[in-house]
Amino acid sequence: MSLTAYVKEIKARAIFDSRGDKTIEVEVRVDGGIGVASVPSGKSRSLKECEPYPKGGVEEALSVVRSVIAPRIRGLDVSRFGAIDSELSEIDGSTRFERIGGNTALATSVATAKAVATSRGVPLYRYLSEELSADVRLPLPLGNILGGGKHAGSGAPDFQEFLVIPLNCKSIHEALEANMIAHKALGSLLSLSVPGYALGRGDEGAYAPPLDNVESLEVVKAAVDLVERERGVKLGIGLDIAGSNLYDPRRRLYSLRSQGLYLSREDYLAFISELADEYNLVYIEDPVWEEDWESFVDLTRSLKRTLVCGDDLLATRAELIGEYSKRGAIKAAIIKPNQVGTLSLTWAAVKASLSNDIVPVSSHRSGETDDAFISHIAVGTGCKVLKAGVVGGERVVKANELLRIAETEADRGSPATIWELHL
Ligand code: 2PG
Ligand code: MG
Repeated sequence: MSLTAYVKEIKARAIFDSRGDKTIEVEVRVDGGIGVASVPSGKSRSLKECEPYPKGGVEEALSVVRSVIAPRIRGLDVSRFGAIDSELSEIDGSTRFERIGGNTALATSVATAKAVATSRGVPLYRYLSEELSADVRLPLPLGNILGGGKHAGSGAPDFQEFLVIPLNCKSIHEALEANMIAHKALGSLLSLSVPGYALGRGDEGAYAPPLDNVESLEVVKAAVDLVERERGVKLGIGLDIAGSNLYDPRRRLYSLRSQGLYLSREDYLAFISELADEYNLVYIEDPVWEEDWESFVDLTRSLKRTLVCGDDLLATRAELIGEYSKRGAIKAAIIKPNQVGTLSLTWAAVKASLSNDIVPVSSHRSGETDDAFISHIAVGTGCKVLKAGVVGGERVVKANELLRIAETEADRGSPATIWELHL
């Protein structure tokens, strides 16, 4: 095992993501190791997140890697966590990677970390946990089983994601299986109860039926009850409302088109609170639009048993996580590495969450690749929850990676426990 790791070569290529869009994959070679990483793309994006690519898109990002990044990092010792990231920030010079693109930076950052990990003979999560002195534990899988909003066509519910999370599983296998079974059970219930619906799905593999928000919650609850009865597993229900997509700032109304409702802030908050009570929601992400942090505070105060989670509100920025947790606006924070552009900035966001008693949720994007680095980030940095979809190849790779990690830890004689949520 070598303690130094000098960059020998860096390559970039365009590959396709789960929506069939081009994305960037970067390959980094160091002495004794190689790492390959590809990055996802979001459709419901925060105003505060990085621009994914330079103006010329993925093609320009490839030439940035070849002509700007490669000459600067060839020969650099990248063994220390973060060494590559400070170099990338310096090359770019802006706070949101406007010049080289957040996805260009992230693919380089993750590929480098993977290369260093292989040069040390350890998987990525171990490299991260060793460098960051973080405990190795397994996250609770938060899975999207029904969806609408920007991830589906018209006719689907307004809320973007209806999620399930197993709360009392002893093994990661059991937990992941509970989500898979809930997805299947939901499919059976929908085919019985929604005439003419051919079980079409949205971008993340969740069913996208022609139902409104309340009807969707009803059928999700029925699926959850079924799994609980048959398997003895306790499954919580959650939502990612993606509130920014529902709010019309001109009219100051929330539009719930599937229900024909156009609600003022007060009426909308009352509606969300009723749903949280009625369906025992354990998790609500982005209940309101991203500039309305006061409503986040109101909901966090009133919904004592619900994790109110910020995604667009925070954009994985450590300083915003610190600020909004101090204001009492959140109990959980979405951690999406490509919102900030490097592993170091991702770690800063996780650290800010943990030090403020906020649950960090390592998260996929709606357009994903077959790379499972978010599973390694979850295990290696201490994210208590992994939000990664349930079915579909690009989602299942994240689940399967957790199974491999669990086995690796067990084989080392130190079986990893699963995080618990204290609601
Ligand atoms: C979200 C994500 C992932 P997108 O809003 O949390 O589910 O969607 O990647 O489109 O931003
Ligand atoms: Mg979200």
